[in-house]
Amino acid sequence: MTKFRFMGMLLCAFIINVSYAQTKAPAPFGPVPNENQMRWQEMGYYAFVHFSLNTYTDQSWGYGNESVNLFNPKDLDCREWARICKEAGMKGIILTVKHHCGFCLWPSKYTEYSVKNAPWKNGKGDVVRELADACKEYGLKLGIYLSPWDRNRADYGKPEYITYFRNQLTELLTNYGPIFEIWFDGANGGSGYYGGANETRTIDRKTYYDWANTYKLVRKLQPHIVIWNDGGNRADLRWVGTEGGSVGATNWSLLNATGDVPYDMLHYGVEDGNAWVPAEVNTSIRPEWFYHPSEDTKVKTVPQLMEIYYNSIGRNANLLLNFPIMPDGRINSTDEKNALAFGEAVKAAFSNNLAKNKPAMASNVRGGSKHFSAANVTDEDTNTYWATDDSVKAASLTIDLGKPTRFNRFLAQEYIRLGQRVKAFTVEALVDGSWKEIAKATTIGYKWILCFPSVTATKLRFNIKNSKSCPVISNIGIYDAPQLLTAPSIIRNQSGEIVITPIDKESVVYYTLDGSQPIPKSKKYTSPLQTEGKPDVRAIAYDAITGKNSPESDGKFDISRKDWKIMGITDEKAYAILDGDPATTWHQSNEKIMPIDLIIDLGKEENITGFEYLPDQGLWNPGIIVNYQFYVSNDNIDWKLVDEGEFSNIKNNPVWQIKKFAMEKVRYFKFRALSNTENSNNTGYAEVDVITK
Ligand code: FUL
Repeated sequence: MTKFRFMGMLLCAFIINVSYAQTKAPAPFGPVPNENQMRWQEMGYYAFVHFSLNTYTDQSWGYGNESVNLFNPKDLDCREWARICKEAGMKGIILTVKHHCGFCLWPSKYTEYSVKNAPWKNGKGDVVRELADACKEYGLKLGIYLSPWDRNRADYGKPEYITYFRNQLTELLTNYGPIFEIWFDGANGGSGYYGGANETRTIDRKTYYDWANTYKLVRKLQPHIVIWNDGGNRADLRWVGTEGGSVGATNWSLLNATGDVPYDMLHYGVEDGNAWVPAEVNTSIRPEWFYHPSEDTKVKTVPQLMEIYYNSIGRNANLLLNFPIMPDGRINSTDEKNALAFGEAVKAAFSNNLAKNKPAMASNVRGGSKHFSAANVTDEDTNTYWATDDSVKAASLTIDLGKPTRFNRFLAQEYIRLGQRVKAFTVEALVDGSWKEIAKATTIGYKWILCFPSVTATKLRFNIKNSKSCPVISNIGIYDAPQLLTAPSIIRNQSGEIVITPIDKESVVYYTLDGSQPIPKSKKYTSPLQTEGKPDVRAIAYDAITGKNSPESDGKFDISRKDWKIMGITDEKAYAILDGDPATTWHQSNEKIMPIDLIIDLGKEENITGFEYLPDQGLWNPGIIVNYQFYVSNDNIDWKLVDEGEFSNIKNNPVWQIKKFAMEKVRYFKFRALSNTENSNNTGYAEVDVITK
């Protein structure tokens, strides 16, 4: 054998080897999901149900001393909850079996504070059992929310409580069949009844629950479960840092396995994190988690829910949407109607994938192998994928739609079993023979959806600009989603002017001022409307081309704030708290220390029966008041205390806080901040108002 022949043979062997190596599947890159996380991720959308003694007391957080006798739903029907969730397209239900007040919805043998001592079904009822049966019947999975914080227990804060907590976990995880997810809420310690002690108890969040051993127990009893925990104790899923219904516009399914998780990490994930901890967006269909009759007109509308969908499922997260159960044990009919219509809207948007089975070409295909070809992204099989050679970290894939086709949504999925890789991508459309960029984003993960104005094109090009390792894409979808008209926003500024703004600037607004239903024959809104008294404004946005209109928005306003004066403050910016706009805020001087007062002169005597406070809606140091006192006066000298207490759960859910008291005829009020969520003196307000109704 000549030297050249030998070298030639070696070269051939090398080439064969290289191409063989290239057609092997890419190696996983970085952390990857385990089977439980994968199964969970594929669920996409499921329900939260908040039901407890709070349902009967109009509270957000029970104190732990509420009587078990309150729990007597006349018409409780878990089959109804399951039917609604199923019809809305959800895959499971997570029930608050024990909220912070400690009341148990199952007859736990470890406490007397449960349904077994309630009048409901003469103490023979078990809500967890009824829901487990209903879920089974409707093909839904069951999840459990068990609050670690227990404001009822005398032993909360002591080691004995951990035994109690684990005993309850054991009951729940052995007696009710498979549990897909367990939720360990992060609200921990604080004031409470604690068996009659009525005191404040603090615990060390990092050590008290000994999570490592609790997780071991959970996994032993339910090997297929996923654990949610928003604290520093890394579990399987992470909170996204807000209950408002969105995760970051960049969303890595990674965190570091140890260390604290500030807001940024929760909201955006950690690009180089060493643990797979995907995001779950939890939000309620109403402002609050538990049922409050005052929120019957504040149920999220289909466009609002669609926005949440795009900001959660469309951003590599799962969506956990809450239904507050009413005192009779039912889901409110508006909540049902909106949830079902939301399910229909999702179907309408995503039922027709215009990319399905369309020819696809890529700038690079791994080893030139069919196994990793571009066609795998249009076969609607998420187990097949397009991959490039290992050295390729930027690549394009073009889908030929065959004819001019209108679309406004783009969906991409990575094959995350091999890790989350893509860091930046763009989408282009071939319009009248030239390429036009229509959208761009950063991460993809399990699923990413982009919305853009409708475009009519013959081809679509997906450009991966940067990837941690060779991209691995399992699916691409192109859709023409029907337009959704969003209810316009209504505000009343301090001078009494009503300002109505449609979300879609092209739509026309019709309104009424007397609480009657607006229709396209009502008055057309053209400029701000001067009003006196207590107008009940209703408005719709209307699309003249399709003849469709948005859901109605409702702005019920109390007395005009025209003559109000903020006392003792020279900063003109303070009037942002009376301008009706939730987006503008004012903070007290940072030299003040608690208690910090806001004194307002109403201009004349008014009969007030309560007040409303909307905290700063910003993300950074909003200075949200937690404990407060409310005083009234007729001369700004002698003050009478008419209300005091806490705004429960205001940190996670900074919505309007409404407090009522017996009527007082007064000219001045003093809203005193006693503490805030940051344990500092920072005191902020978006809006403050009174109730005279
Ligand atoms: C929060 C709780 O404090 C709320 O009451 C609610 O249960 C929500 C889902 O989690 O942290």
